[in-house]
Amino acid sequence: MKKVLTYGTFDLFHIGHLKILERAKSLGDYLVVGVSTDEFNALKNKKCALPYWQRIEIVRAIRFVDKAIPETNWEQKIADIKENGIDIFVMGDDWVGRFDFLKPHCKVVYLPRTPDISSTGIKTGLAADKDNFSRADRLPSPSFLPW
Ligand code: C2G
Repeated sequence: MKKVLTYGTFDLFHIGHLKILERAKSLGDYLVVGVSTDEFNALKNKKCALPYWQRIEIVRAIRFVDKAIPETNWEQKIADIKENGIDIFVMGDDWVGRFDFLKPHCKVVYLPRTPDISSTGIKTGLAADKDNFSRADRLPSPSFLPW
């Protein structure tokens, strides 16, 4: 059995998250996913819309995922690789090179990110819509319109 490992925040789960998990699983038979805890995200200066318990429950429900574990620090990856008998470590290529130190322990693969989608983009996009909508709400309705 070939075992694969990846990590992420997986906030506001979207198609980019799904595709990396699908592609990671396709490289082996068993996929372990480390989900960043809220405390670890604070260390990454990453603010999440959803709390850890929701993010890991969603990841656990993804059919490509066989096991989900908490990611609490930067240093746990080698231990996770050993404890889970990992053969391949996978991350999106926004991380290219950052985890090459794992190469003595397993194969390291960086996969192309899915373009034009991110949790941050979803959040800022909604905020922009909200502003536009509220601005439209405030505009007086043009009285010359027949409706
Ligand atoms: N991803 C992707 N395409 C996107 C967005 C994300 O392929 N459009 C990938 C990222 O490259 C990453 C995974 O999805 O491999 C999870 O992304 P995030 O939830 O943003 O994870 P991140 O905050 O980068 O945490 O120790 C590693 C860190 O925990 C990674």
